[in-house]
Amino acid sequence: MRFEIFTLFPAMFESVLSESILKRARERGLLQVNLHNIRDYATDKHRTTDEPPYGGGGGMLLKVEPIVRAVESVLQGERVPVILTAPQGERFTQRMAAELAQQPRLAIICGRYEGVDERVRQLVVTREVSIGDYVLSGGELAAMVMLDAIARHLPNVLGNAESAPNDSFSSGLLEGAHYTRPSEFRGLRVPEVLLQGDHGAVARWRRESALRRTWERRPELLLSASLSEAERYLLGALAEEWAARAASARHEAATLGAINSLALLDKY
Ligand code: 6GU
Repeated sequence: MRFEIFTLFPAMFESVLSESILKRARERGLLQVNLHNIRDYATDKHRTTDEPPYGGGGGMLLKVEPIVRAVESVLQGERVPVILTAPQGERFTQRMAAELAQQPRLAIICGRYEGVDERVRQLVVTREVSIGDYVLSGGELAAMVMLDAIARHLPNVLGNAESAPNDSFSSGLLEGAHYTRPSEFRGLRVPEVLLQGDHGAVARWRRESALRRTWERRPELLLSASLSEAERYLLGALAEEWAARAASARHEAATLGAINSLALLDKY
């Protein structure tokens, strides 16, 4: 897969592209990332890439001409999805990463937080994407996040052991607990079942650990996860455990309240 990245800060990408999985994918020719400096497409003698907004107000906006020139000159009329990174965009998800990995070529324009001239959207952008509800100073980190998440879905980028379908979210659940050596550390023991080599039992334990963690941290994910009868039963048990705990917390609070008011009555 080929990425065309349009940015004012191409150097920001270097370390991310030169380590670990992305490095290996590029070396093996599975992934190609072309960085284009938007400044190289500015036409005035100062090579201006941003200006204050018409109508006043603070901040600077990315200018339309350098970006449109850059995109048109690189894509040469080929129909390629062009993503603009922006906090106003559609939320990036694991599903979107898997979908975008089907494309042979993808362009990403790195916006900046103050904004981009609206005509960039009208002329070249096909999709606006945000990686979450917080503000980054520029779209470069967002583009790197997307690049990494998308590359993990490309054929042969991950080894067998790391394969994407096991990741959190691909199964619809969060990943559960994992352990490696030693089997005991500061009195904390690895669960016995993981040491015993019963693969069926290990698989059940892992699925239960994932279910438990998802229930505790992101219960809304369970609404769309596909679960077996046994798993629904387990979730029922977890729910009862929680309800019992909540009831006992309420009981405790009520008792404390009663004791306090008795104490108050006593006092006056
Ligand atoms: Cl894509 N860009 C910026 N500037 N901030 C963000 C973002 C993108 N996604 C979340 N915050």
